[in-house]
Amino acid sequence: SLSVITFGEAMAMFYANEAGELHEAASFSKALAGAESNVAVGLSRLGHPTGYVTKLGEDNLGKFIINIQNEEGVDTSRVIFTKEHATGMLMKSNVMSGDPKVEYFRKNSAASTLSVADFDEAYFDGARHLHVTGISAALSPSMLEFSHHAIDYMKLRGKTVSLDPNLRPVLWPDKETMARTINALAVKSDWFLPGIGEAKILTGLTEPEHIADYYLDLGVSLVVIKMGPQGAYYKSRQTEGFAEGFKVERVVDTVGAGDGFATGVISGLLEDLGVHASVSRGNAIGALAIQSQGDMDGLPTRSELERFLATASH
Ligand code: KDG
Repeated sequence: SLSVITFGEAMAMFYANEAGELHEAASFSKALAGAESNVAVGLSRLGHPTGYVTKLGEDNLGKFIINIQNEEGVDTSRVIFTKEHATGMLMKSNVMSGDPKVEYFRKNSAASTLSVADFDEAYFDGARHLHVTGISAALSPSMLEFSHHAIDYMKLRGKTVSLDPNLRPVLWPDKETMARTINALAVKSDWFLPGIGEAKILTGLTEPEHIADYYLDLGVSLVVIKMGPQGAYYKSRQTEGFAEGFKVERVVDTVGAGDGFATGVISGLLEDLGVHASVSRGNAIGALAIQSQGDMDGLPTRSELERFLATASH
């Protein structure tokens, strides 16, 4: 049986090989992207049997994606292929500092057509935990419905659910719709993992403690707020604290840090590491993720994680 199930849109990512404007880039490397797919790969590398659900086009990008996920040991047995829609993709610029620019080619993609009719109850019954991100909710009404359905299904069966808002304003009609829709999902989660900037947009509040209380009062059991290189603040009904971030030699690409963070927190909590150590593991994997170009290149195996923790400093 599975430890974790996640679902979403996996894409082929073409990232520029040299720094500069995206339209001027002459050559690109191809990699697997997609927030939930990154988390699935991260958990699988740590030894947690993880299932990933999506729809892919019957095309070469779809083949590329499923081959990598299979090589990574992710369970793709419920991935659906369709002839009607293409696999989504994105392009990413190369930057000397700051966040890279991303351009999506994913409208009406195969993944955006995933719907409740595709929901496999027995498959979800077989997992302990569900991880969801707010990207899925932005892709289509059917994906939003699938997100609610999957969360409700798991909660009814006493399983845990984590939610990373992963705000992508370009995928939403406006900020209000984005905040309202994501909050409706967030309040159903057990472990809510926003960045501080995201949390401010979602709540209008600025203090991490007030933000955490807002969600705790609405039924979330643990709120972990990512504060970038500083680390992360956490609060539940039992505990509260701050896990310091780790020193990073050179930031290569910030995209994927949040997925590394989620991988660390989820795996730690499922292993009963305790909240502080789990959040600290999230910081560690986030730090590893930003030291390479691809989203998943930095995601560690268990021995790589142990090696990092043995030598890393705050
Ligand atoms: O979290 C990393 C993702 O942003 C990247 O892999 C692409 O899933 C993606 C998205 O929709 O932005």
